[in-house]
Amino acid sequence: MSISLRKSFRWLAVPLVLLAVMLLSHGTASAATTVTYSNFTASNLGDFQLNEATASLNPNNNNVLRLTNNYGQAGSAFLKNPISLASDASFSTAFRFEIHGSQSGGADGLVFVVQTVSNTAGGGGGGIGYQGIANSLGIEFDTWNNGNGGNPETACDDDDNHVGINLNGSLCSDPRINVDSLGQMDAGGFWYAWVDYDGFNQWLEVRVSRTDSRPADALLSKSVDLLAVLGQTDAYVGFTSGTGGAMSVHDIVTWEFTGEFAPIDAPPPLVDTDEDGIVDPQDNCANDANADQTDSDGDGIGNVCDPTPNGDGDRDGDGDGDGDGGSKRDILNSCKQGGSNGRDKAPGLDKPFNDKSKAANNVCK
Ligand SMILES: [Ca+2]
Ligand SMILES: [Ca+2]
Ligand SMILES: [Ca+2]
Ligand SMILES: [Ca+2]
Repeated sequence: MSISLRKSFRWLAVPLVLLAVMLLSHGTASAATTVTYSNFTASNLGDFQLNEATASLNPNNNNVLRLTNNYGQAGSAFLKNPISLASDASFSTAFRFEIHGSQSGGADGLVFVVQTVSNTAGGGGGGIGYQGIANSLGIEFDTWNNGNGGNPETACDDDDNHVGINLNGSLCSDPRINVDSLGQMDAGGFWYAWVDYDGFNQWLEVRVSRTDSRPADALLSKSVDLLAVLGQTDAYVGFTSGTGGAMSVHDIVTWEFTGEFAPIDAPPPLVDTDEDGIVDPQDNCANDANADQTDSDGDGIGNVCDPTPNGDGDRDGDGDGDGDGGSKRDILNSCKQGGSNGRDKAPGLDKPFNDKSKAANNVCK
């Protein structure tokens, strides 16, 4: 987990220590925990409990936190370690998300959630992975109108492009607001959100923008006693999503959260891990430099990191002209490439070579 003073405030470190000493003399100060994610990789995803559909989606080649990507899913990701909110449950967070690849109208959205257990994903579809999570606050970014059918639980989910404040796993947002003036949330492109809870004044504010500049004015606000909702100050924080008969790919791109009321200017910036000039969420192989982004089979995964660059189910997964791993010809060819046991060393590995015999495992010796 990356925990640090936000870079822009490092120069404040010495004054802050002095301030902390002063405050401690009054018995009130404690260091807030801050988590910062500029991307999501195999190494830092270990910080998260990945639930249901989300568990099988990460890591992916874009270094994002992919919550859902197909029809009929519920998924969630929560930090494994609880974060101690301020004694009045104050917190601040900022994140960047993208909802793209929509089919059949796009659905159902994603929810930022503060709750008291880490291993829960709520109902799928219109439940957005949030429905039924007790003792929770959810800020929903809802892309499907579930208001039809007379179900009182969804009667107030009557808009296919709204942001809402939800409590205790209810889909009934109060308040909620349409965001058509900013665009369609499930049409792709980055969206930015800020959520700040001032526990002293029991006041919650939500900001949303299409740029990383924190808006002066809140989009939604609500008077709420979060400490009473949670029943404790140790909270699990993360995101949920759901899809149904319509779907989108729901990605959290960057995220910062701090366990005190300390409004954040902008979500963490994008990074270019492999330094090929293309930032991670837009790079079809974020960890392998490929400025040309060549993707022969058009599956969104660049050739340099695609295990089957010529299409799933092909008989020559690595395109080396000798068939899939395990054939005699492939083994010999792989040995020439420097493989130790018949597996290709070149990018784009063949299927694993399964022969367990001693001879087979030492074919190159
Ligand atoms: Ca909905
Ligand atoms: Ca890159
Ligand atoms: Ca790349
Ligand atoms: Ca590909």
